[in-house]
Amino acid sequence: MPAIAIIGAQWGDEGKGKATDLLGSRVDYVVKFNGGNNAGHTVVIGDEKYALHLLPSGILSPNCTPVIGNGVVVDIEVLFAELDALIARGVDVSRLQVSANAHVIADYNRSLDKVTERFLGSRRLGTTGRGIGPTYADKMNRIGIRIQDLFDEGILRQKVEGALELKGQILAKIYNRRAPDVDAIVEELLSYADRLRPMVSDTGLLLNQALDRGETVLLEAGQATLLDVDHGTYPFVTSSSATSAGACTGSGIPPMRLDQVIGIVKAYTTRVGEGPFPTELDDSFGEHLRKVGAEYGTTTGRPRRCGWYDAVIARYAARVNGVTDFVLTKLDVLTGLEQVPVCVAYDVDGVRHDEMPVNQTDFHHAVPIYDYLPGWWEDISACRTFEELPANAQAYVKAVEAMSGARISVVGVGPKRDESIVLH
Ligand code: 2SA
Ligand code: GDP
Ligand code: MG
Repeated sequence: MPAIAIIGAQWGDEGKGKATDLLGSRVDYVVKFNGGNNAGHTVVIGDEKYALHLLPSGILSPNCTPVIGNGVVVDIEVLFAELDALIARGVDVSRLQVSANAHVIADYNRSLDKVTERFLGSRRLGTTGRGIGPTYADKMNRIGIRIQDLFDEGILRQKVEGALELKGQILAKIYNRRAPDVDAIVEELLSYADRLRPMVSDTGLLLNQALDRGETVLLEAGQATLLDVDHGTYPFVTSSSATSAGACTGSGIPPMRLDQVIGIVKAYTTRVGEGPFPTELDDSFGEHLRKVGAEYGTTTGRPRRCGWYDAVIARYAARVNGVTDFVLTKLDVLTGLEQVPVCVAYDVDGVRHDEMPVNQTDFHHAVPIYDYLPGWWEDISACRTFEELPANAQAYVKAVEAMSGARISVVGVGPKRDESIVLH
């Protein structure tokens, strides 16, 4: 039985929950490997709708063992509440396995997340306020609390005291309660720039191009795509590795040990929270996509920002994750438009970019270059084969496939499990 990764190819909410649920009956384990209850996966089975935040979507498949892996950050109160809500609806949750090494979201980190956002004001990231960032920061800083610590009161007390003391006092101790000298720090960092400049390049692209040419790249151990802490639109990202292989996030090379990497991509684009979004629509088309696509956060209820399909980021997701197959979701939402724009490249200050610009400022300035594809009016939610789709919807799928770097194997035509067209 192969290992399969399901990853989001845009800024989240592509329909990963539905895709996982679709495969659920054919797999034995479903593992959540990153993030926490910032996630929101909606799964519709018959007339029942489930919104999952911390639990893997596989919890809804009777023969499958759901696992919360070591890479997850767990809010235990939320875990219990989510389990209780499912039990009340008759779901058997008894098979759930939780890693002893998963980290725990402590109350102080929930508070820190919210206070940090308030403190940042206009520079805020628009986090979900669930304590995700501060908990991962503690993990990397080696002052995190793990699930296993809950079973030893002495250790737990020691760790909580240690974490709080370190967080509160270390800077004050280093600087003897004087504020660090910002000018001196900036000056020192700037003095490295000239020597560094020629060494700096888009190494992810470089390494992947080397592999494309059949060359060998050695990954030497020593430590989603647009929200991934390494490969996303940093700093407007989450704090975990959301791409196909955590082991490979440090290099941008996709994890070849996986047999299949399924990229979930919406037929248009959405984003919640702050950060750059080249194809964003601030007009009636954006409103239309939000309304027809019901684009509101599954966890926070925030309205999602909406825009046209962006083939540049789809190609980037295909490259970073080693996507073998795309699931193109929500094609039905595009029904009823005269024409459907698709972003094929960016114009950045007069220069055409066919690949994601590695420089953050360039991405902030990126202006989409669009192809305009003819629309369709027929209701497609009852279509179950590609041939049943209207000719222009077929052409849209084919055009998007040709631009996006991997084949499209499934097309979503509605939120329900069976509202899907399987192509491969
Ligand atoms: P955080 O809370 O530290 O992970 O926030 C950092 C950024 O990551 C974004 N983020 C998300 N984007 C899309 N969907 C997410 N899950 C929920 C959903 C979100 C919701 O399914 O709708 O309900 O609002 C999710 N989780 C984190 C977040 O918006 C920040 O930009
Ligand atoms: P996830 O975070 O990637 O699991 O996605 P979310 O559950 O947050 O958001 C996706 C939304 O789209 C959910 O409400 C799904 O029920 C819905 N959905 C998934 N696939 C389709 C589709 O093909 N068509 C329509 N109309 N809705 C879909
Ligand atoms: Mg979601």
